[in-house]
Amino acid sequence: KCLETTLALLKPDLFADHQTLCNIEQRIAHLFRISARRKVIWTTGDAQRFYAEHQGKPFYPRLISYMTSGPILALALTKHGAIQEWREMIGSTRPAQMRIERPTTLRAQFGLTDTRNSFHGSDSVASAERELEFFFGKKLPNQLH
Ligand code: DAT
Ligand code: MG
Repeated sequence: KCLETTLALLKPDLFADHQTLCNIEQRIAHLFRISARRKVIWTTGDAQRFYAEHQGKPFYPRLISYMTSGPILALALTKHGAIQEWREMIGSTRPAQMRIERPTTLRAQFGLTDTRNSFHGSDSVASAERELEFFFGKKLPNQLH
């Protein structure tokens, strides 16, 4: 497995409860090196740029309003096989489906709806590079290793 850095997002609904947010970050820190960390509040333009690939889909307006409804915590997670491991730890897109199929995943435990699913994880090496640059600038991905 390659040493990788992936982008994790803790989405706005998680900021409703500070203790829950802290507990989740501790769980993550136990399994990954947190190489960079940044709390941001997105403008509509930020959300539209990040999720450009989904423009035109039925859920896109809901996704943009959700992601601009409060703060987001961006974490750069470094580990061998980090991209796949973080995607497995959060589970797939739909929390209700995860509560049936994979109840130990983070989306099963914290996700509210298909749109408000509490977490993001980069889906490939190329996505991770683009998304890390989006939050942390150009130099970061290579230096993180
Ligand atoms: P993922 O975040 O699991 O990689 P994605 O990239 O296909 O999923 O979509 C990005 C986000 O858009 C996803 O986290 C939540 C929202 N979304 C995707 N599909 C959806 C759907 N069918 N209904 C509602 N929201 C959806
Ligand atoms: Mg995706």
